[in-house]
Amino acid sequence: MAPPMAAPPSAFVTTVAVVCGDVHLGPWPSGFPAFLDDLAERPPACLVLLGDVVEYWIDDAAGVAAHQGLFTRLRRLRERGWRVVCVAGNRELAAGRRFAAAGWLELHWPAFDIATAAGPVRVVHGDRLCRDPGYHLFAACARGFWARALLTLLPSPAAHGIARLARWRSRRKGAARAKGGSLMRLDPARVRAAARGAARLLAGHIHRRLHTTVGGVDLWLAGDWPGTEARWLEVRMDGRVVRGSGFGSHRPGSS
Ligand SMILES: [Mn+2]
Repeated sequence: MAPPMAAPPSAFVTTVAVVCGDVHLGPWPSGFPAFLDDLAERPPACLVLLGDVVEYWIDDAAGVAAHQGLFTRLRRLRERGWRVVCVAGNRELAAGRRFAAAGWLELHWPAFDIATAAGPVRVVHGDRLCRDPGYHLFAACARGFWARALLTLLPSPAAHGIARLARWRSRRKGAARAKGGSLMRLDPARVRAAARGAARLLAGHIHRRLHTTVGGVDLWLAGDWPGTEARWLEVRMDGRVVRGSGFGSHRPGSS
């Protein structure tokens, strides 16, 4: 007699990575803390934060203090066997040693590859996939040595003030852009270049949740975290990508 069939593993057991984008943690309610609490109860995998986790980041003690809730939860995931990766977004241009040390996380840029049976599934923030020459020049300068050095020389309140002002200006610009249809800014040549050698590409930045093909590339946009909603993607062992559901949502978190 054939042995009884083992129950099929729940889909999450075959998940190699959970990918979240554009959480934009700040002084407002977010579903992200509750989501991380729920994740800690799941079988360990790799958590990939694809950038813009926080509204803005200055790599100093005040930055770490402002996000203790986030870092405590990321460290707990590490203790439970999770690997935690952050692909720096445009809000983490200044992220460095303190950011990585506070969350016990690996900081990657511009991409992180998740190994699957179908080949690497590549995660990028998404800012580099868009047509925006002015921004690319700004980002290149901001990532440079002199801009970082200048920020570390400023008194902490001044550095945080400048970052908040830049965010405020960018939000106004972003609102105007969103009306013009941000998907139109995706550049097929940039998408193809970013996905070279990968089975598919996962990105954020545009704050839309979408599965599409751009320049022949299978592209998944993770979406943002409006209010206390939770939006994430799960990458399975076989290379498939699915939208996450079923936990972490509708519970206002404390950070
Ligand atoms: Mn962004």
